[in-house]
Amino acid sequence: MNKPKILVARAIFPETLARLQQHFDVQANQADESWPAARLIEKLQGKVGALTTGGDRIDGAVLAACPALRICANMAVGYNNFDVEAMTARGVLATNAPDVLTETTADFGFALLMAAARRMSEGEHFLRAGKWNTWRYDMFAGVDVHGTTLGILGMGRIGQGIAKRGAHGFGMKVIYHNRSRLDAALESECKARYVSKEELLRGADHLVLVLPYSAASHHAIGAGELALMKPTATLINIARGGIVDDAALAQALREKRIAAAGLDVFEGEPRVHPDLLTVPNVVLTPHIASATMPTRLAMANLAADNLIGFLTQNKPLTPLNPAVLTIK
Ligand code: 8YV
Repeated sequence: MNKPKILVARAIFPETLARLQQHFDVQANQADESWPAARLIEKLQGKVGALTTGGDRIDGAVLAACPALRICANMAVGYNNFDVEAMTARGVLATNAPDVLTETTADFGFALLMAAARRMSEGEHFLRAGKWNTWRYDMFAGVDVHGTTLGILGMGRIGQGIAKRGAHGFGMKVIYHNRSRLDAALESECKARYVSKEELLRGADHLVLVLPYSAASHHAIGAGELALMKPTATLINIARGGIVDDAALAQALREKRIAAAGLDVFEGEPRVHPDLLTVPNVVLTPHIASATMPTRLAMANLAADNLIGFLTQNKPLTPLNPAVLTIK
């Protein structure tokens, strides 16, 4: 019997590919070419499944052009590259890769926070440029992390991971804002207090963004929000580009209206707003918060398991639109 045809849209671990090849006729992009939408559509012809990453946009136009498609399995917890409503309307299952990256991503969020607060990138650039020839009482003096107030916008699993690190490891007071309030048991586990968005902006010494991107969260942090923050505050974005107005942030950093920022995600990435590249008080990393080998392997395998589970037994592990499973 012919195996179902699937597409793996970006390079992945050879062992994950080998597992998929046991079940499917796989076309894989191991050359890791970057495909524009038209090319992706071309590659998806005749495919019933696709393993996608955050850069592969699956919207109404793609779905209309690829009628054989039944599932897209994202190798990411975020899925703003999917138009889930359009997928549901066409009976195409969407899956993401939650949980397996929670602790790794929370580690990275905390690392960015510390790097920004303690001016580690600035210090390193100074040293590498051969400028270190003396000691000064205020050389690269930053702001403290321990004992300060940690603010978290978006209190899902990764936000909770960051809260626990701050509260239990660094004696921080944790405040958070979220679409819905956590139950009392989770709040006490995270030692976190629910506040309004305004109170969060005004009260946080370090504000970490961990909310999903949507039309509602577009520019959730813009000039107005930055103006409410303390001049000594840091802002960390490990969520998605577009949640922060990068131009407004660059200006606030340049004018020292906040002390520093740590950014792993950008509007229009992999392009980075040119103004961010010229301000010194920002730590910039190329969307690598989930990037440890064990975690990336777990993410790839979860996406593969979703394809195998759904296409062989109608049992995906982490469906985003499970209504599709009952459509005959
Ligand atoms: C991915 C991420 O590396 O999981 C997410 O939502 O942002 C990252 O872990 C990226 O989206 C590529 O798929």
